[in-house]
Amino acid sequence: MKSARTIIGFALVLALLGFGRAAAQGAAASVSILDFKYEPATLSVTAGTTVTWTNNGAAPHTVTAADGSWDSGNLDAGATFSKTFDTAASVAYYCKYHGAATGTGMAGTVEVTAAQAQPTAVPPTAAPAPSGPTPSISASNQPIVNGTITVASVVAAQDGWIAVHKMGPDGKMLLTPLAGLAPVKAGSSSNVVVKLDESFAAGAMLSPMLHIDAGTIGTYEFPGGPDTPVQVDGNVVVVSFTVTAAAAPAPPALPDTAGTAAPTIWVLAAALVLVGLGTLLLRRRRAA
Ligand SMILES: [Cu+2]
Repeated sequence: MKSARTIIGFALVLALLGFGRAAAQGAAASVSILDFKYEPATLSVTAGTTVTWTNNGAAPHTVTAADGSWDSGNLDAGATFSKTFDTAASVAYYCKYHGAATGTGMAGTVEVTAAQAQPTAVPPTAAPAPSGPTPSISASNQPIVNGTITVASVVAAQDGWIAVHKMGPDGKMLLTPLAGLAPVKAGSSSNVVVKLDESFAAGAMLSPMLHIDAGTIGTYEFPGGPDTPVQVDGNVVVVSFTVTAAAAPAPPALPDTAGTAAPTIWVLAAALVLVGLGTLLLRRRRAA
């Protein structure tokens, strides 16, 4: 049951990331229907794989379960039929027109093996509910400065990662590749700087997400590893912000005129003081 929960957890995480459709479809495999055989006749897949048969022959054929549990119906030349195999089993099928359920004539087999079990050391994919502070993350719209962004604040229940996700062409968050990655310690952190692996134009959206650091500590292992997104009440801890235009460059150095004008003023001031003092001295002498 542990592996089943792991698979469900992984699917949940993918769904939260907007990859639900891809996760539901799982792996894909194909079989070519020829006159009068299936190619390959025996196909090996892992549970969850969707197999698509395509009639590349000239004659009509069918893909019919030997046990009668499912049937493609008539497949004319060029037609396709898909079926997802969720359970480990050896599934025999045949063509109603050119074979028999017993496996004689035009027949094939799909060998469905259990999905790869996770190593026992790996915790369930869905991060356990935190017992410490409630994880959170915040970041505001900002320019990219020296190839970095700054996450204003992070609260993590355990050591983990800030994985900066970027958006795909369809505007959905990409699971991978990341825009940038930085480790984050358990507890509260402020102004965590994350170096980006690529540049982004103003207007781009970035989504720093809190992940745990499990498995090999110090190595980001996700997807396909234990460094899953942290969840609070079933929601991943993520914040999205927009990249703003870079701040205006520093103003140029003061013009040369200012550089020469300043000493001139001081020379004039000094001259005035001297003249003033001289006048005072002259008046005192006359008065004496
Ligand atoms: Cu046939």
